[in-house]
Amino acid sequence: MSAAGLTSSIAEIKGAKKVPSFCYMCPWTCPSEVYVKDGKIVYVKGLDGLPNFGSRCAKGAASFQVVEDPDRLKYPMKRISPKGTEPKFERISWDEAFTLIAEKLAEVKEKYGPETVVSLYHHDPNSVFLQILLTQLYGTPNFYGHTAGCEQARRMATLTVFGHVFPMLDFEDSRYIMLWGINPFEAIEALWENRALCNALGKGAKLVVVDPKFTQTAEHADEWIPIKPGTDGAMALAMCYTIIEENLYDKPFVDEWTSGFDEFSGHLKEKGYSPEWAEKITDVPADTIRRLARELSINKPAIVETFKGPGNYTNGADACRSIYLLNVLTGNIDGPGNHNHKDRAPVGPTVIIPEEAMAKPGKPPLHVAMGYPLAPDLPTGALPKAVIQGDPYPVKFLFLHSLNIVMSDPNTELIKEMFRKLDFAVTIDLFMSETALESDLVLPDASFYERAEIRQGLYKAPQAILCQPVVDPVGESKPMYEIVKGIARKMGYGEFFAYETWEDWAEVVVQGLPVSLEEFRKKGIWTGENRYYKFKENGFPTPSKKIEIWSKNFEENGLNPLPEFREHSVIPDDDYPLQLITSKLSMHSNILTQNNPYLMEIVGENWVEINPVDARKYGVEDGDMVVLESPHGSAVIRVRVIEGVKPGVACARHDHGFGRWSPYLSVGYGKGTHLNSLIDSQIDPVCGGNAYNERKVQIGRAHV
Ligand SMILES: Nc1nc2c(c(=O)[nH]1)N[C@H]1C(S)=C(S)[C@@H](COP(=O)(O)OP(=O)(O)OC[C@H]3O[C@@H](n4cnc5c(=O)[nH]c(N)nc54)[C@H](O)[C@@H]3O)O[C@H]1N2
Ligand SMILES: Nc1nc2c(c(=O)[nH]1)N[C@H]1C(S)=C(S)[C@@H](COP(=O)(O)OP(=O)(O)OC[C@H]3O[C@@H](n4cnc5c(=O)[nH]c(N)nc54)[C@H](O)[C@@H]3O)O[C@H]1N2
Ligand code: SF4
Ligand SMILES: [Mo]
Repeated sequence: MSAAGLTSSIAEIKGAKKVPSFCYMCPWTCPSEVYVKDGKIVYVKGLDGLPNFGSRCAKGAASFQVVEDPDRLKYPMKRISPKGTEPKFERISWDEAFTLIAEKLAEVKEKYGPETVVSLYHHDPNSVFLQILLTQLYGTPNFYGHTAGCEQARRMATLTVFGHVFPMLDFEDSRYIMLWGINPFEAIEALWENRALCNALGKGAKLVVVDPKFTQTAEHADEWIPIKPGTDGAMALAMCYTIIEENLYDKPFVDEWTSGFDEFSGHLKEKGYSPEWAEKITDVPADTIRRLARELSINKPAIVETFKGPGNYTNGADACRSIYLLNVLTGNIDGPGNHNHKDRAPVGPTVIIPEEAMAKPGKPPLHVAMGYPLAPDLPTGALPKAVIQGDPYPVKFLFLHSLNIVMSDPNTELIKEMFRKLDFAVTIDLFMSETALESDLVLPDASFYERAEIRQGLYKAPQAILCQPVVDPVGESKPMYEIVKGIARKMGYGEFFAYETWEDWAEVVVQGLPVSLEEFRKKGIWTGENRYYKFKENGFPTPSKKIEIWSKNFEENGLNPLPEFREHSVIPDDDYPLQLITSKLSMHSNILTQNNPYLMEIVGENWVEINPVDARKYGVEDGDMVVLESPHGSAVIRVRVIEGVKPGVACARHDHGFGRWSPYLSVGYGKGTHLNSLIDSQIDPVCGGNAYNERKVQIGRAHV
C-alpha cells in the first residue's frame, strides 16, 4: 500500500469522511479525495483510479491551509478612503453590497452604455453565473478570462491551426518528445500528464527541451537546447524547412488533412528560413537544428509542445504556430502518443435565459473594437488605454473574479492608474489582494472546499469533474452562485436565478451526462471513452475542415496567413544587457500560495538566476541582493549564480506572486520581490498576449 493509501485508510479508521472533489490550487483541477472530520479537513490526496491514480503535488497537499487561513476575507468590504490614498475599508452587509452593485450597474448603463462594464476572471471558478447575468441580461458583450496574461499565443495557434482550444498531451506512448518553453516538472500541468511523461521516459522515449534555462524538466531530458530568448519561431521554421527540403514529411497525412502546404513550402524557401539562417538568430547550431528535424521525422509517435516560454513575446503567436506545424508535417496528430484533441463532456448550462429576455449588445466586444478580432481573449495589456483614454471606447466598471491583475499583468503602475480612473471596481476574492486594495467593493468568495462546481476535466477522454462543498464557508463568504443571485435580485432578474441550493442547478448541468447527480456525487468524476483520430469522422473544426497551415481567418483579418519570423521588440543593449525572462516555481501557484505557511516554509522568497559569466562581468556573487534596473523601473532581489541559464539571460523565478504588499497577508507580506513593474505593456500584435519575457535589465549589487 502506498503512503497516501495508508494515510487515507488511517483517516477513515479514525472516523474521517471521504468526499470526492477537485483541487483548485492551480488551473489544472486534479480530482481529489478530501477527508473531513468534525467540520475540518484532516487530509487531502489525489483521487484513486483514473486519471491521475492518486497523484498529488505539494501545493495540492497544502491546499487545506487556504481554507483555514486566518487572513481570509470574511465580510463584504467597502472602500472608504479616496482613490490614490491609503486604502481603508469598512465592513458592510451583503444586502448593502448587492444594492450598491445593482445601483452602480444601472447608473453606468444609463450614463455610458452596458458595454462599459467589463468582467474578468482567471480560470472560471463558477464565473459562468456572472457571465449569464452580465452578458445575457444586463447586456455587456465584455466578459473575459485572463488568457492574455497566460497562454494567449499558444491558444491562438492551436485554434488557428487545428480549431481546437486546448490540446492534451498523451505522452504515454510517445517515442520522441520535444518541449519548447514548457516546464511540466515545475510549472505543473495536469498530474496525469506528468505521470505519463515519466512512464514514456521510463520506456525509453527521447526528450528534447528547448529553453534558455536548464529546468527541472531539462534535467530529465536527453538533450537541452539553450535557445536565445524570443527566437523559437526561427528554429521551428528552420526545422520545417529541413523536413520539407529533405522530403521527410508525412506526405499522405499532409495531402489528406492539411491546407496550404504548397504555399508554406514556397514561403519557407522564399524567406530563406534555412538552418544556417536560424543559427544566426537562435544561437542553435544549424547541424543541431537539421539533426533534430530528422530525428523528429523518423521517431513516431511524437509530441512537440509549447506553452508560455515562446508565447510570452511580441512574436509569440507565430512562434507557437510554427512549433505546432512540426506535429502536422510529421503526421503526429491525435493518435496515441500525440497531441490529443480531447472531446468535451456533455455538461449543460447552469441557467437558461429565454430568448425574449436576452439583451442585445449594441457595441462590438472590446477585443474586436481594439483591433484583435481573432484574439481568443481580451488583450488586457490594452485595457488601461480603454479606461484611461476611452480608446477604442470607454470602460467605466470592472468586475474582477479570482484574479489579481494589479500583480499579474505587466506595468504595475499603469494598472494601478487604471483603477484610479474607473467609476467602480468590484473584486471577488478569498483574500484582500493587491487588486482588492484598488477596488471600491470587495466580496468574500467561498473557497473550492466550501462551494460546488461542475466543470470539464483536463483529461484526454471527455471528463466531467465535481467540486463539492466539504466544509462550511468561513465568515460570511458566499459561493459565486449565491453572490450572483443576490445581485440579480436587486437588478430585477431574480426569477432567472431561482435555485435554492447548489444541487438545484447541478441537476440541470448533469442532465446530459449518463450518470445521476447522486452517483456523480459519490464518485466526483465521470470519464467517457477516449477516442483517437477523431478528425477522421468530421474533419477539423476550422473553416476548411483541414489543419490550416495557411490560415483563411488570418488572411481575412489582414494578418499573414503563413507563420513568419519577426524579432521581438525589447532586445538587450549596452545599457540593459540582460534579457529578463520569467519561470514558475514548483512550490508556488501564481498569486495564491504566498500566504501558505507550508509552502512558504519550503520556498519563502523568489530570486533571479544568472550565469557565472555574467556574474563575473557585473560583479555580483551567488546569494547577493542585487538591483535589477530596466528602462521602466528597478527592484531589489536575491541572485543565484548557476550554470544552467544561458549567458545574457536573467531568469526570474516566479516573479509575479512575490513581493506582496497587501498588509492583510500576515505570512506573504513583503517576502521576495515583484518584478512586473519592470515591464512595459507591449503585447503581441497578432494575438494580443502579454510579453512577460520582454524585459531588458542591468544588474548590480544592491547596497542594503
Ligand atoms: N507549480 C506551478 N505550476 C503551475 C503554475 C504555477 O504558478 N506554479 N501556473 C500554471 C499556469 S497558470 C500556467 S499558464 C502554466 C505555465 O506553464 P509553463 O509555460 O510551462 O511555465 P513557465 O515557467 O511560465 O514558462 C516555461 C518556460 O519558458 C521558458 N522560456 C522563457 N523564454 C523562453 C524562450 O524564448 N524560448 C523558450 N523555448 N523558452 C523560454 C522559461 O525558462 C520557462 O522554463 O503553469 C501552470 N502550472
Ligand atoms: N511576471 C510574470 N507574470 C505573470 C506570469 C509569469 O509567469 N510571470 N504568469 C502569468 C500567468 S500564466 C497567469 S495564469 C497569471 C495568473 O494571475 P491571475 O490571472 O491574476 O490569477 P491567479 O494568480 O490565479 O489568482 C489571483 C487571485 O485569485 C484569488 N483566488 C484564488 N482562488 C480563488 C477562488 O476560489 N475564488 C476567488 N474569488 N478568488 C480566488 C487569489 O487570492 C488571488 O488574489 O499571471 C500571469 N503573470
Ligand atoms: S497540479 Fe494543480 S490542481 Fe493538481 S494537485 Fe497540484 S495544485 Fe492541485
Ligand atoms: Mo497561466
